[in-house]
Parts: sequence; C-alpha cells; structure tokens
Amino acid sequence: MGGDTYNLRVRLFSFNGTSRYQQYDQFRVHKGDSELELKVAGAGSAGDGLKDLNTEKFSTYDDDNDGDSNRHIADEYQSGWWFKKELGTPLSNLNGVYYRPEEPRQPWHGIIWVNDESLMETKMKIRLPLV
Ligand SMILES: [Ca+2]
Repeated sequence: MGGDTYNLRVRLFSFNGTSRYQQYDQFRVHKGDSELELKVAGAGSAGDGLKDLNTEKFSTYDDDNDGDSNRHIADEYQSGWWFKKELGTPLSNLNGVYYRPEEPRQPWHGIIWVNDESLMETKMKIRLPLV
C-alpha cells in the first residue's frame, strides 16, 4: 500500500460476546526511509486506538522505531505495531499476544484497543474510498 489513502474499519471482538468497531476515513501507511509511518483520521464507537499514533513509525522486534532510546516497546509487548513513547503503554496493539481470559497476563499485554482488555479477535478491513 504505497502511500495510498484507504478507508479502514477495525472490528473488535471481546470474549464476553460483544463487538465494537472504529472507522477511519483516512488510513495511510507511508513508506519513507523504509519506515512505515501511520497517517489516520476518523472516528467511531470503540474509542480511537490510532489517532494519537499519527506520524509514529512501525516498530518490530528487530526494528525499534518508538523514539525512546531507553526502551524497546515492540520487544516488551512482543508485537509489531505503532508505539509512542509518551504514552508509556500501548494505545492499541492488534498484533499483541493472544491470551485466553483465564490466562495470567501483565497489564496492557495482549491484543489491546484503548483499554486494558485483551481481545478475542480483531479485524482490520481496508478499501479504497468510494468516489
Ligand atoms: Ca526504542
């Protein structure tokens, strides 16, 4: 997705059987200097798990782009995602570790969206905007 702007819908499924979604009119992952920079704008009902990550660069276990020289947040949370050092914990982390509800986990570890609930399933759907 070389810099095109997409619509994005994120659906979040909890273990209690409920689901929520968040929708973005603009979702763009800009590949500059080989780093994947997030550009989003939108709204929804699930809480915004991406907006405050605008302009952050994607981090993985072997590519630390969180801007914090003292931490490696992607490694701490065993994920590849956009992380912002000022937030301390992940604002969202849809590539986090899958935990069943009965399994012990550290706070903010797991598949996270805005709050500290590790989710059962998530979907990110993108499409080109309708004209
Ligand atoms: Ca770092």
